[in-house]
This record gives sequence, structure tokens and C-alpha cells, in this order.
Amino acid sequence: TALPPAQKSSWGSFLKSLASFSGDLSGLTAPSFILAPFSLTEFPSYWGEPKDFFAAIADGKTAEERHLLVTRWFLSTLSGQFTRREKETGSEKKPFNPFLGEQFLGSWDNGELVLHVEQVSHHPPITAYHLENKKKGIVYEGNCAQKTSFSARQISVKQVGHGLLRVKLPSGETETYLITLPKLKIEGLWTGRPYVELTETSYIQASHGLTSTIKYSGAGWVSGTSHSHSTTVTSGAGGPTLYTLTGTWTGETKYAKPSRDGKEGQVFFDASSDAMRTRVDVKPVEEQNEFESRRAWKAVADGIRSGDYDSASQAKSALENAERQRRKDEQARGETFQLRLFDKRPNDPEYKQLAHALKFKPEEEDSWVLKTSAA
Ligand code: CLR
Repeated sequence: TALPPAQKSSWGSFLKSLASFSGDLSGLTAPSFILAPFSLTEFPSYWGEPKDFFAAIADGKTAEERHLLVTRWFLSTLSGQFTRREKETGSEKKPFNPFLGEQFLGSWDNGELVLHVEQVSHHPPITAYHLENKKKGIVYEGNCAQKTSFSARQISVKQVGHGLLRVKLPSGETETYLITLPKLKIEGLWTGRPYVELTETSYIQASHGLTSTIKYSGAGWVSGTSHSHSTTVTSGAGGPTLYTLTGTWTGETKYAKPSRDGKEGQVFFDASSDAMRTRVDVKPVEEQNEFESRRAWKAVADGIRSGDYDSASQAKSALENAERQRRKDEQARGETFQLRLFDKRPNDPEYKQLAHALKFKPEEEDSWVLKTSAA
């Protein structure tokens, strides 16, 4: 697990720079071996990877069944979101900081499930996404930003943002689920192999009143096992418990006590098989539009993959300078940048209403909605 000697000193000075760092991590210069060859706009694809669990939400016959299915889908996305880079490359990596208006477009199953992503703000960096299974009548739309702080031995990342999942019922009614996002810690910094652990609590609040409360814990905590969670489904925040689900979000989760219908001990789902998560399909770079992530960042990504960090950093500077120039030109013309895929919905009333049911005051209250012209 030790770092190669050549990387030790650059990692050491990186850690030193971290200690005095404040602000968002996008502004941080990381040593080249810790750079990921892709952008943060690709991350919303993790929401779509357990595509069959996503589609299955619409098959729930009652509000309670659908609530459990939404909870299962949410939990099943976590291992992709938070352990994929570590699993594949041995450590967490630093993705590109997206440029304003950057897009990531993808799909699964020949367009049955479609993903739109756009970087809707650069300062602070905010990413908006829309994931839709038309046939099933399910849309998951959200946004995310990160606030980071550094203390003692780890980086703490607060995810700012939320998602709203909407299911169109056969009756024509729409059921909505507010998804809040967990906090994360980046550990393993001192050994040069950063990895993510989730902490504290996130929620799923449904318009029909049920609430999932997901409590995260890691190796140093009560359970002693990394990537653990203990989830309760209650009728309303703080109401009587209908189901308890415990286990790890990278492995098995079981119904625990108390749970309805004699389900205690039964397996809720198993995240350990990679087969349950399907990678997103993305058009070849040659067919992408100029704002699409993999096309815009190609030279940088190629440089990182081949270990040619000089050309990667040249390409990165060129892209960033061009972006800065674009903003200056807009300003000179008295224009402001117009989003291409999403519209901002300030003070989203639907979001505020569901957040209110959770009795928590969100840090942000805006949503971004996919333009009808883009859908
Ligand atoms: C982005 C939104 C996704 C979930 C997710 C997973 C991992 C997070 C990432 C988000 C944001 C960027 C992140 C990353 C882990 C490490 C990386 C915090 C929240 C930072 C920028 C890398 C810092 C460099 C270290 C390796 C030292 O849905």
C-alpha cells in the first residue's frame, strides 16, 4: 500500500497544502498520479447504473411497496458512487472540475433510460441531472455541489443539493420522493490511498408521508464494519417504525427488527455483485457535440491515461483559458451565459414542502428542471 518513492514527496507537499486549504476542492492542485481521467459531470450516471431497480419502482403496488423500492434503488447506487474509483484503481481520484455548460449525455438499454447532465454553475460548481425511464414513468432530477473542509487527518465533504424522484401512477397522479445526500469523509490520506466513507444521515421523504432515515457508519464506529448503514422506514419523520434495514451498502442489507410482515432476517438486497450495475452508454467522441464532457476533455484525459502529464496540463490550461475568455466576451457584450439543457427553478416550492416534512432547513432551495426542448 506504500507510495512509490518518486510520489512520496509530491504527496507530502500536497498534504501540507491541504492543511492550509479552504474553499472547494475544485481549486486544489493535486499530484498527477491522483488525477482521474474524467469529469465530475459523469458522476450522475451512478444513479442510473442499477437500472433494473430504478425501473422496478413503478411496479410497486402500494405506496409502501414503492417506498421500499425507492429505498432499495437509492442504497444500490452508493457502492458505484463512492467506491468505484478506489475499487478499480486502488484509490479515490480527483475528477476534472467541469466548465460552465459542460454536458454529459448517456443512456441504457437503447434509450429506455436516458441521462442528461449539465454543469449549471461554475462558481460554486453545481451539477444538474435528469434521469428518465419514459416507459415506466419515472424521473429522477437533482443537483449537487460540494462543500469541503479539512481537519486533522481527513477531508470532510458536505454534499449540497437534493434530488426529486417522481413516479407517475396508473391513476395519473404523481408521487414524489425527496432524496437528500450523505456527507462523506476522505480517509487514507496519510497512506497516499484516499478512499471515501459516508457519515451521518440522509433521508428519503415521500409525498405520501413515509420517511427513510439512513444512518451511515464506518470501520471506526459502533458496528466496526466499513460502509455500514442502518435504515428505518417510518410513517413520517419520527413516527412509528415499519421496517428496519441493516447491513453494508457495498454488500448485503437485511430486514432487521422491527420489520412488518415477518420479514426480519430476509435479504433486502445485495450490492456486492457488479452485474447489478450497468455502465452508461455514451456516443463515441466523434459524434458528440462540442459541450459534451468526453469530447471537450479528450486531450486532457488522453494525457492522464498515457502518463503524459505535461500535455494533460497544457490541454487543461488551454480549456480553462478559453472558458475564461468566453465569460469575458459575454460580459463585454452585456450578456450572461444561458444554460442549454436546464432551467433554474429558484426556491422550488415542491422541494421546500418535502424538506419541511423532514423538519430540516436546507442550505439551498433551488432546483434545475430539464427544458422540454431537451427532453
Ligand atoms: C460527486 C457526486 C456523486 C457522488 C460523489 C462521489 C465521490 C466524490 C464526488 C461526489 C465529489 C468529488 C470528490 C469525490 C470523492 C473525491 C473527490 C469529493 C460527491 C475530491 C474532489 C477529490 C479530492 C482529491 C483527493 C483524492 C485528495 O453523486
